[in-house]
Amino acid sequence: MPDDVTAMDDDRGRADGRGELLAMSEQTGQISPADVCVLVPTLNEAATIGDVVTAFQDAGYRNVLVVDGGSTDDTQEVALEAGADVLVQSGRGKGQAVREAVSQIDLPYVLMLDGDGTYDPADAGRMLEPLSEGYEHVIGNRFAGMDDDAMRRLNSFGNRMINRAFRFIHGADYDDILSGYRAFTVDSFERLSLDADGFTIETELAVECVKHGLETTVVPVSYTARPEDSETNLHPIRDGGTIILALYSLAKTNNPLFYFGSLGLAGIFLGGVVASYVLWQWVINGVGHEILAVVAAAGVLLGVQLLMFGVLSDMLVSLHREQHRRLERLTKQTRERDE
Ligand SMILES: Nc1nc2c(ncn2[C@@H]2O[C@H](COP(=O)(O)OP(=O)(O)OP(=O)(O)O)[C@@H](O)[C@H]2O)c(=O)[nH]1
Ligand SMILES: [Mg+2]
Repeated sequence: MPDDVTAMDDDRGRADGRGELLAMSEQTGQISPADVCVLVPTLNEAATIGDVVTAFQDAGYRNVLVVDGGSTDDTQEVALEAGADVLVQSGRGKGQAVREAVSQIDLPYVLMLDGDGTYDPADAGRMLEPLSEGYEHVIGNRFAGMDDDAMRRLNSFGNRMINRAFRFIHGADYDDILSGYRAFTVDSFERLSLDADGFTIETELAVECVKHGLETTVVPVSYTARPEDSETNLHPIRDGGTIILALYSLAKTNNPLFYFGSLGLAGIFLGGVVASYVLWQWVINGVGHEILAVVAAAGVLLGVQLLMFGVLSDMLVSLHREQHRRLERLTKQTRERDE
């Protein structure tokens, strides 16, 4: 747990069944709840955070860390009251909160979820199980068990589009990349280069998992609607747009052929349209458009160059990935030999 968090009285709100759970996990080789930090980013979630923390405490997860973005309601007090540790983030946005919190966690595993009561603490075991099998990052797929009214139609449509775009651009199928229910090892999180501040953190996590070849898996979780008295922090249009832009700009180092190639194809297409117009004017009306002809040629040339650049960058990335994998394998072997 972080040193500078507001620690609670050790015995308050602790679960009775913890001993049983720990013993069970030792027998089955599952992850022990004592090794897990339940991380909950919050911003004005007083209506729900108490129940979320209590549910985890009751299930034996003693280390619940609420990282708060300076809530103006009673979120911090309610979380403390329920037995969580509370860390007030130094910056702004969910992404910054998660990065800051994980950097201070000294347990090996993190189970992260929203504080709005939309995820089910009963899914915790299912989320953590793959980590005991060697996976490094687990995504809870909300679409597998979603209540009919849990997500507005616009959000649901946007989510599906974003997942499709992710599959196409980044070449992996994680079903629900924007899910806030994640389980991961702190070690793997530290290997990722994350710098998202706001709601693009989930997108960045998914892209970085592909980029760094993390062992990632998806498990079904249930997802319910926010209670009526709790308010969303999400702006579907603005945040959706930012996420799509993030998906695209993260392709620069993960799929440069798509990043530069799409720009190149756009240049070739626009140049081609202008060139067709110039040719048509010349053939049909006998009018020459020298300036437009130069613009068309420049567009096509620039497009072809960008496309070539994309192909070369793609080769560089493939080679880099190969070297990276080799290095990871070597590090692992050295570590295993040392142990
Ligand atoms: N620490 C911190 N937490 C935040 C911030 N913004 C949002 N959160 C929390 O991040 C979690 C996800 O935010 P939500 O508003 O639920 O976003 P969402 O789940 O995509 O949208 P909903 O459909 O409204 O649930 C919630 O627990 C929020 O309280 C922030 O700036 N700082
Ligand atoms: Mg939510």
